[in-house]
Amino acid sequence: MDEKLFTVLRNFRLDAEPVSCEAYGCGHINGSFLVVTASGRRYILQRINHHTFKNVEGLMENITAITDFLWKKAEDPRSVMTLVKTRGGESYLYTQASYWRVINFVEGTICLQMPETEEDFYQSAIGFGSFQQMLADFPAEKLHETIPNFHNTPDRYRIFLETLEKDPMHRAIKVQKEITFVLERQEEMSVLQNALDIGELPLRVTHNDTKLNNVLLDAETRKALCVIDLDTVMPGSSLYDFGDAIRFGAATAPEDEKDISKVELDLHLFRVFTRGYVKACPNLTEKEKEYLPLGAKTITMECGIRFLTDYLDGDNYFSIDREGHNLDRARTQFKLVADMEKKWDEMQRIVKEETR
Ligand code: GN1
Ligand code: MG
Repeated sequence: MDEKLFTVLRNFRLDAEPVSCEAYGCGHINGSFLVVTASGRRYILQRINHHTFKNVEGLMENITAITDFLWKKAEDPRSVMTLVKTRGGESYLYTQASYWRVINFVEGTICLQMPETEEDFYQSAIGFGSFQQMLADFPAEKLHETIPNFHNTPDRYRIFLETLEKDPMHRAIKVQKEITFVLERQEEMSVLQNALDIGELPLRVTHNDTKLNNVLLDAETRKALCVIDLDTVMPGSSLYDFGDAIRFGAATAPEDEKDISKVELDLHLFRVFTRGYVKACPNLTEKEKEYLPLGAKTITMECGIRFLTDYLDGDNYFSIDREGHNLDRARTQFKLVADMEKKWDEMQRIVKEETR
């Protein structure tokens, strides 16, 4: 085991000596490690990416406040992500030029990259929908904005255009088709943000990163158990959460599939998620329900723009495993948007049927 990590771990109140610590999971931003102690207990150690999250103290204050709040409502202790304090009683540690935190590993759970059955996906909708519903009376003004303008799509366009203008890696020439695709949809992609700005859509406390792999399912019952990755919990729109879950979980291929002919929106999964989300979060307004399809399209497009921007910028934000990885990711998102456009009438119909 890496001695450095061992030194970091010694600063946390683990139940026993750590005996192993291995890289874990597939997040793009933070580094995660699975830790086992001498007693056999497991933990997750994370290095918080402080280039992405510039205010780590604020971020950890958010997580502490949210998990404390959820704890009061929780029936099952495994259902709330639990931070392990440092020996000094803090929620994180700064050492070796990095920020670190430790969370309890939730035993007996599964974390999926793709739904294995439609019930899995339904359960993720219940998980994220209930999360939203449980936080409906959380005092949003207490939260720090951990990444300002995180799902502000017009602002993502602005950054994209700035990066395109600079074209630091001279890659724009290779992605003319993708650039045109993005620009052609600029106006429509600001509709949600405008609706939020004028109060047509309510500002809520949202998760903002509702990929299927951010909800743990109970391995035995296969029911939604615990929502994780709370770094981006901030004031936002329920449509961000709905949209991000659809773009990731209702696609027929992984986010970085190279063969984009395999990428489509699975309308049945779209229906299944809509059903679960609306059921678990009954306080959605009529406007929010009406905009569900646009939420899916906007967040998919936005994610594609973020991947393409990072590709143009030289892959500084999302971690990559191969050359062109971010471009492959951008392409799957644009293909998914194009497929949603083809299936637009059906998406509208499904939402009407599932929300009436
Ligand atoms: C990042 O690190 P991870 O995989 O949980 C990103 C999300 C993107 C996602 C794309 C803070 O999440 O917004 O949708 O990658 N998180 C941040 O897979 O930017
Ligand atoms: Mg994650």
